[in-house]
Amino acid sequence: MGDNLVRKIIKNHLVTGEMISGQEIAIKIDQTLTQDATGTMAYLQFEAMEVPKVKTKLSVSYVDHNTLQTGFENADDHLFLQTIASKYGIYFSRPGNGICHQVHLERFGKPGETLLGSDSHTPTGGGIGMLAIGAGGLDVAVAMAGGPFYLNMPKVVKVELRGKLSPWVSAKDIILEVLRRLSVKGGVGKVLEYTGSGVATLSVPERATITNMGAELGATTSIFPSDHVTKAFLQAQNRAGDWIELLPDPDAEYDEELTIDLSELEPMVAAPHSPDAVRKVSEVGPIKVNQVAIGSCTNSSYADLMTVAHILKGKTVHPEVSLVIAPGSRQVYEMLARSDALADLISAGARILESACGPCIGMGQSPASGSVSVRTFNRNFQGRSGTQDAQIYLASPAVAAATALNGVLTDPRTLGEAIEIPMPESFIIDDRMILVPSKNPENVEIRRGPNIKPLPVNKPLPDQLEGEVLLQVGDNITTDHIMPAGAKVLPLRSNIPAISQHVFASVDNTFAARAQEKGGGFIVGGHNYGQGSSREHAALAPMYLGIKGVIAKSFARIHRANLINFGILPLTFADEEDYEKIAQGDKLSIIDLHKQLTTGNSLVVNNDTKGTSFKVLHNLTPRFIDIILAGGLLNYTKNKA
Ligand code: MIC
Ligand code: SF4
Repeated sequence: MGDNLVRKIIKNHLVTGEMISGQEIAIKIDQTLTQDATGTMAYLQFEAMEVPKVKTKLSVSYVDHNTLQTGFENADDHLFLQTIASKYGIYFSRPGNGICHQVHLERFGKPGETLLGSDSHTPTGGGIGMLAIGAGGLDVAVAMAGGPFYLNMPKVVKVELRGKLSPWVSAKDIILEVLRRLSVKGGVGKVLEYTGSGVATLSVPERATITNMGAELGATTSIFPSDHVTKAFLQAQNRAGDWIELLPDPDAEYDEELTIDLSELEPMVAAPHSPDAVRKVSEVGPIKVNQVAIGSCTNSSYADLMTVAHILKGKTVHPEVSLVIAPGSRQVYEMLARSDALADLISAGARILESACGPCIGMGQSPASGSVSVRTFNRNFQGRSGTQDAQIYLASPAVAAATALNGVLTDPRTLGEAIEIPMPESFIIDDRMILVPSKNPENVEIRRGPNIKPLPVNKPLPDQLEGEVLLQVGDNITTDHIMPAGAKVLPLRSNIPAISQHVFASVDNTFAARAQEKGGGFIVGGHNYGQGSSREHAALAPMYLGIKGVIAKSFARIHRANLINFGILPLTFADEEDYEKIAQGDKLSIIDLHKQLTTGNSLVVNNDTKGTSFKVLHNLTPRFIDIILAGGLLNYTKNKA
């Protein structure tokens, strides 16, 4: 049997385990990336490991999330990140240089290598043929210290692309179609590997749009082959030497298959409030739109923004629409500026932002109350924009630009002849905003602002757990529910005591106070608990509030790993009907915990309020059990040393 692409890369990087789907494996990590909102914690954790220099082939620290400096906090964090990067051998991409995933694709991504990033959209690198995986900051810190990354061997899904996209239909519509078919939990435990004749019709940035938003499937990652299109992109980035050909074997086998005929796709949107609520633009119809936002790591490429500029050229944004544009990287921004495209955007009335995540993470540009915003981003979870009752639709740049002109959701096929933006033969290369680490690290002083508080560490797991069900929630709870982001809360990312006061604030704003008053307790959840971002704050802050365990119907991959890393038990109901038999406020207890954990997969939980008991599963490997017993990965690593 021939190997698919995923197996080939894993085989080349396998440290322990067998490549049997569902079994634990560990792989060597070649490159890491962090961003500022997860980076401060990741580097504090790395520092605690007392390794003098990163052991990866390449590690890059980006500043792209917390760029709105409404107080000293974010600026202090930037200085911390810059100095600690210089000291430990890490490249530092300065604020304004662009969104981590976009810049990494342009300047650092390498086919066939592994990339671990403390951001859930790290799979963007799959567009260039990398095995690129998102993880919590602590896992990335371990990888920087030379440790392998542990994961369950994923199932590999063959996504066969046939034919060619019709005019005005784009890569965004392909990934929206995949989301429509598979849902936000359809990718859990899987990697999507794209193949077929349609692959060659897609540029690297288009492929990256697809692998980027594959994160919304809950997939481990997504990947495209490295072919002549990849070669041309790397050549245009003046990195021809980084190219290798990487294709699946002709007789490669896959665990599952999916076929998409590109010629049958139409412009689509994801309707509020989930990336898988996908509908055709033509079906949704001309609903009134108040804001259009273009950018993010999903749709920020040169071709994306040139398409927008062409649509807007010589026209004016609708008087009732606010159009904001954040180019994904300084490279893209400069290329727009050196052509007439930036002038066309400005002249049409666009509000141009710096190259950063910006509105995608609620860092400014929150829409008006109850209004509709069409965005080229990847997530439309309720409240993420900063406005709880806003209705967010996700769409391609062409849909967004057409909508900005008309003031209503618009199918770009009504605009007439489509625009072809050829891939430039060479991009503008200027890496001066990427700082090289110091040659004299002993002379570098790490700058720590007053908002950077020491890392809280959990205690070893006691043999008996008792506590109240502090909150019971339904299916598909996102990490944006658990640990909100946005301009007000994000500056607290380096200060766990302060940020913990915002846990579950949009679901129940009495949660944090209640958790602290009761001395911690349990959370009960439905399916796909913790979907979305990689932010370990969604585990770290609940840990700080005393949360001991989460009992859910199922978990999202990264969040489950983060809970384990911070010593919180992730338990699933053996019988889902038991979810209904628990109520918020019930007192639960688990006795003989150590024995129960180490002698089988199931545990008995007593509901002391109702006088009943029920079974839960832990599904933890022996290594994870040891981590939980130690009170988290940091303690476990220290104990081992
Ligand atoms: C996101 O898109 O939700 C973020 C903000 O990039 C997060 C990381 C974070 O919360 O810092 C992610 O996707 O992992
Ligand atoms: Fe930034 Fe948004 Fe991409 Fe997250 S999804 S990395 S916030 S642009």
